[in-house]
Parts: sequence; C-alpha cells; structure tokens
Amino acid sequence: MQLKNPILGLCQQATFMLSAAKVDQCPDDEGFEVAFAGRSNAGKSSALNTLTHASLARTSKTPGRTQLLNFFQLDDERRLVDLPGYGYAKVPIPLKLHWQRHLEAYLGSRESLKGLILMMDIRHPMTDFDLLMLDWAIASQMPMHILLTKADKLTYGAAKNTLLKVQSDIRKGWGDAVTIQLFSAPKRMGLEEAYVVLAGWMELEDKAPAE
Ligand SMILES: Nc1nc2c(ncn2[C@@H]2O[C@H](COP(=O)(O)OP(=O)(O)OP(=O)(O)O)[C@@H](O)[C@H]2O)c(=O)[nH]1
Ligand SMILES: [Mg+2]
Repeated sequence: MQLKNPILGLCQQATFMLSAAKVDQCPDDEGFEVAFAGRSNAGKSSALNTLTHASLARTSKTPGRTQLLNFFQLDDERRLVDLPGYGYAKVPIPLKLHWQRHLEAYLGSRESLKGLILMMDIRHPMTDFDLLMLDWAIASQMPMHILLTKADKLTYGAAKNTLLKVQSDIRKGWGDAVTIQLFSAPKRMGLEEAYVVLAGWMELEDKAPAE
C-alpha cells in the first residue's frame, strides 16, 4: 500500500520548537498535539526520530535522558511532544517528583492533546507505570495507541506472540479503544501503521490524488 497521507510530508518537515520544564512554558494550547509517553528507555525519542526522518529528539543509552517536554512542529497547528520517561529508579526523588508533577499537569490540562502514543519495550511490556497511563487514558477518554518497541530484539514469531498476548490483556482490562502494534526504529518497522494513527488524530485525511 502506498501511503498518500499528508502526515508523511509533515513529519518529514518537522522542526524542533522548544523545550518546556513546566506547563506554562509550553506552546499556545491550540491545534493538534500528539504526545509520546512511556517508561524511561522505552524508545520514545527513537520512535519520534524514526517517524520524522530526523534526529530531532535526543536518544541515549542512559535512561532518564529526556528531562523536559520537547515540542516539535509539523505545521502551524500541529505538534509532536517527546515526554520525559517515567519510572527511572536512579533519578533523584526531588527531580522525579518535579517531572511527575509537570507531566501530570501537562496531561491533565492540555486541550490540544489529541492522543497519546505509549511506547513499551517489547521485552518488558505493561510495567506498573504503563498500567497507570492506560487507566488515565481511559478515565480521561484520551485516545491511546501503543508501540511495542525494539521488536527487532525478538524473532518475528516471538514478537507477534507478545503482541497478541499484550493486545488480549489490554482488551480484557481496558477495552478495545486502545490500539497496539509492533515497532522497530532501526528496522523502520511499523511506520505506516503509526502514521495512519497520527493522521487520524490530527485530522489529516488521506487525500486521493487529483484526477
Ligand atoms: N534495537 C533497538 N534499540 C532501540 C529501539 N528504540 C530505541 N532503542 C535504543 O534504546 C535506547 C533508549 O532509546 P531512547 O529513544 O533514547 O529512549 P527514551 O524512551 O526516549 O528514553 P528517555 O528519554 O530516557 O526516557 C537507545 O540506546 C536506543 O538506541 C529499537 O526499536 N530497537
Ligand atoms: Mg527520550
């Protein structure tokens, strides 16, 4: 399938906008925003970079790298946000509380937030924090799509089995509004599926070519 969706072009022209340490430093709360959330080291920044064909977000072998909300602009009214990872044990407690407060303030107040992409390392899915995020998304009626990242670390069969298992657990616990897919940044696996979700949330219809 050839994706003609304009989301592709927009992602390719994504630019870094700003980093916010608190909610009042975020860009104006208008238009369409999609945030990338997940446990520290789950692959949020890598997924964002892969989807935007750029090295916009800083990735790291040291978990807890992304300490601010980083905004990337797609066009005048659309943005992607790289959120700080949660659950990294070695981050000092005051800093942890600081992030948690600001993350909660952001999630709880952001009108332009149209959906959350939740990254889970396929080898460690459904951490306690992931379950909290799922609870929060359902309670706030926030659309959520899960990327099982680092799928390249397993054989295709094992990755597929994990996908089916996690999908079934999510359906049982949270219903079928939450969608899920496999993803790998180095193999560029799962890009089209993710673009379709982003395009839907950002109200970018798949336009047929002009006759
Ligand atoms: N093999 C493989 N490695 C990945 C993949 N995605 C991320 N990684 C690696 O996992 C590590 C963490 O990736 P990041 O993208 O920085 O993770 P993050 O969730 O943004 O981490 P924080 O910002 O610290 O919360 C890096 O060493 C990445 O290269 C993937 O799909 N496959
Ligand atoms: Mg990061």
